[in-house]
Amino acid sequence: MNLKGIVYEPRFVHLARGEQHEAAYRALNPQGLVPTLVDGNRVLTQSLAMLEYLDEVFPTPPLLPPEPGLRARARAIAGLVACDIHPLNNLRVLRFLEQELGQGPEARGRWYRHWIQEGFDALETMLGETMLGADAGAGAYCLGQGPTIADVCLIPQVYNARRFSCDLGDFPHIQAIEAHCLTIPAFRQAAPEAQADAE
Ligand SMILES: N[C@@H](CCC(=O)N[C@@H](CS)C(=O)NCC(=O)O)C(=O)O
Repeated sequence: MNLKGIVYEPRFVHLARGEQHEAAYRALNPQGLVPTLVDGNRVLTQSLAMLEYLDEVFPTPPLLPPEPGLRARARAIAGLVACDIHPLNNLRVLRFLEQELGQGPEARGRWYRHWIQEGFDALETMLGETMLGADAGAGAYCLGQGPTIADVCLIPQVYNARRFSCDLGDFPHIQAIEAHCLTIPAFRQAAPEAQADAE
């Protein structure tokens, strides 16, 4: 929404305090997960669905490239992060590991870093291929000359990887994209530190 200059009112849901499980929030999002997007009488869940919705309703600037192959690639990278890395390392999964399966902080950290390493290994290879192409954008973004849904999904995942002390040394393309995106105010304004009532 920052990238598109959409005016919105953020409402924060404190996950560590369990606010996502409160009845009022579950009335909007029965999964008890963030984010939820409310646009008039439309209540949207699932980040990828929201990204596509926002791109259709607010087409400028686009977050999907015009060429079908590149669109599919942007969706593939977004899916790699949002469907194949993120769900394994979500708060409720980490809590289940600890509270139900009796794993300690060391095993939890190992679990987290394993899935980051595996996902980022594949992504780094893909980004290397992309960056050889004419649409590569010199490595500033996952593909093309501007930010896409791929970058919008990747940057928060890199943030979390750093939070969990993942070694990113094997991922120069990912680090370069992160460094470039963080020069853009829209990305910086979406960082957890920029949230008004963050602690
Ligand atoms: N597939 C969902 C995942 C949503 C999700 O897992 N969100 C996390 C925060 S990034 C969450 O709400 N976690 C709360 C919990 O695990 O209790 C989406 O893309 O919206």
